[in-house]
Amino acid sequence: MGKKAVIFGCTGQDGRTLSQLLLDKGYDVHGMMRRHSFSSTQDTRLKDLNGEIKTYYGDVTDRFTIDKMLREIKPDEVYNLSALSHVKVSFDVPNFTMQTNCIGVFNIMDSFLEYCPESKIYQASSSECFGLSVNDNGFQDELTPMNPVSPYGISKVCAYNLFRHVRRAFKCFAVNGILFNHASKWRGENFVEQKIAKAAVQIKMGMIKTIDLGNLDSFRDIGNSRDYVRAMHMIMQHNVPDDFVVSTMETHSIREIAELTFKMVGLNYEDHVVIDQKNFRKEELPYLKGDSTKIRETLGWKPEFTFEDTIKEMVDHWLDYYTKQKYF
Ligand code: F7E
Repeated sequence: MGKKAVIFGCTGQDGRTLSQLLLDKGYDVHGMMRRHSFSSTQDTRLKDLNGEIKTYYGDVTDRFTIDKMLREIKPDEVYNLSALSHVKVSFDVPNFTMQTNCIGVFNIMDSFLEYCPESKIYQASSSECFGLSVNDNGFQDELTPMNPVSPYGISKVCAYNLFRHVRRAFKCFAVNGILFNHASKWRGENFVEQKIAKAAVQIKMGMIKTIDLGNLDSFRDIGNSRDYVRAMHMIMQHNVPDDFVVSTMETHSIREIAELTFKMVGLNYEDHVVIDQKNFRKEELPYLKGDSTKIRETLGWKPEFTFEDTIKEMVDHWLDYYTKQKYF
């Protein structure tokens, strides 16, 4: 019989992509899903996995629903990908961010220690933990001090430290993947790369004329979700529990992303981008470039998709979507 995995946050971009990877590897995959009022869209990303992934209504702030899953399934591997994941929104709902990204992770860990402490558990940590810190060589790595600049970043540092503490105190296989930005056709539409890809296609098709953006001068290290969930799985198969940075080791400004995306549809971004203050953050993280030497050398991971491949994947998705007018 294949291994059993539980994914908290299975309906997000990475939840969907990891579910696919694990199903392809013969895992029995169980995912927790939050209920919201549009029943037709709550599991949109999982539609073509239906029947294969088993979903359960629950919430990481509801300990009872976590206990029920871990007690009954007794998984071999637990992945926590649940989060309030939008940095700007975290400024608007800081309390909810802490409830979900800190207390929710404590709930999962407490339940894990009670019902399946011999199995393995993964935490989706983030490059937002680094905030303003950059090494002298221009990179962030596993030893870079964490100096977050948003409620989201602060919440992720808390969960990251919980996992390190549990690993030492309880000798558990509890690990962090410190993932830099990553996208795919499944990326949420309010993250900048996907927002630009969708708008560029809509402008090309004459549906709208402009896109409103904020800070074009921040830099991000952007990979592909398929490469990054592969890294998660490799981190979980390692013979010792450890933390790893996952990144492409390249960085691009938001301006470059806009320039490339619009170029892919034959347009000039300068003719269509409008700067709107509403898209700026109270405090910005200006520069991310991850040094992923450790995972490359220890586990042999390396990205298969380039930055250009990932932007093209999103552009092609929206071209296909609006050409066929189909809902994915
Ligand atoms: O912003 C700038 C914005 O919201 C990227 C999450 O997956 O990666 C992601 O967090 C940059 C920022 O992602 C707009 O100010 C300009 O500098 O796409 P984003 P993020 O904040 O980097 C990390 C690793 C995570 O863990 C998070 O969960 O783009 N920007 N104009 C804009 N950003 C947005 N969203 N919208 C704009 O109009």
